[in-house]
Amino acid sequence: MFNLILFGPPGSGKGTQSEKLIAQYGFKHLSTGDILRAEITNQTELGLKAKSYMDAGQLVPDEVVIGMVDAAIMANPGVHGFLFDGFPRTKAQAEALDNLLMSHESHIDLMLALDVPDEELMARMLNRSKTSGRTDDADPAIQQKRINVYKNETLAVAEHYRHLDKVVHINGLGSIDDIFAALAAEIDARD
Ligand code: B4P
Repeated sequence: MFNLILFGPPGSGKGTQSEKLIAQYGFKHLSTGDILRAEITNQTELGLKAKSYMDAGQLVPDEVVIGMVDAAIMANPGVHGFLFDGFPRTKAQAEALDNLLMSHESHIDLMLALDVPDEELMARMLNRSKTSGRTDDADPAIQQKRINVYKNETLAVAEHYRHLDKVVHINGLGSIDDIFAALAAEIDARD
């Protein structure tokens, strides 16, 4: 089993690169953003709770997200490996993930961290808002809030895995194919 975290600020290309990594390596994709948006579309109780946080550019509470990931791991025994996309986003989520994987006699093998400057993130989110219909993409004040949350709460996750010697930084600027090639080279060196 090879478990990968694709890490980066909002709009850095995690979802975009995840699709290509899954096609190439057959990972089981686990995107907390996608799961939360599906809950909103289906108007579940969880979705209704999550929507107010997401629209405001805030993180959904840890216990909600950790419960979702726990259920997704339990529902997929015997997979070749998970690709965690947009999770963990806090130190508490990282510790919970390590414990969940340990209970399945597994662990995180690698974190690939996409580095993209703030101005480019803002431009990409604004551009995505034209087609995504995502309310959290269109407003520059919400975009800035999301970037601030990333710096204040999520960067600690990279620090957590850096101490475990699991983190490789990848330049997230450039063509989608070139960035994918850089990500794939790191996986190929380990898988
Ligand atoms: P996510 O769904 O994780 O999304 P994201 O960070 O906004 O985007 P991503 O990095 O996947 O960017 P994409 O590939 O689409 O989170 C949304 C919200 O959900 C969070 O704010 C939070 O409220 C909540 N949430 C999710 N997980 C949570 C957790 N664990 N805990 C608590 N709350 C959680 O790329 C962006 C755009 O750039 C696209 O339009 C794409 O086409 C473009 N693009 C990609 N690569 C490019 C490139 N190389 N050059 C130019 N453009 C590029």
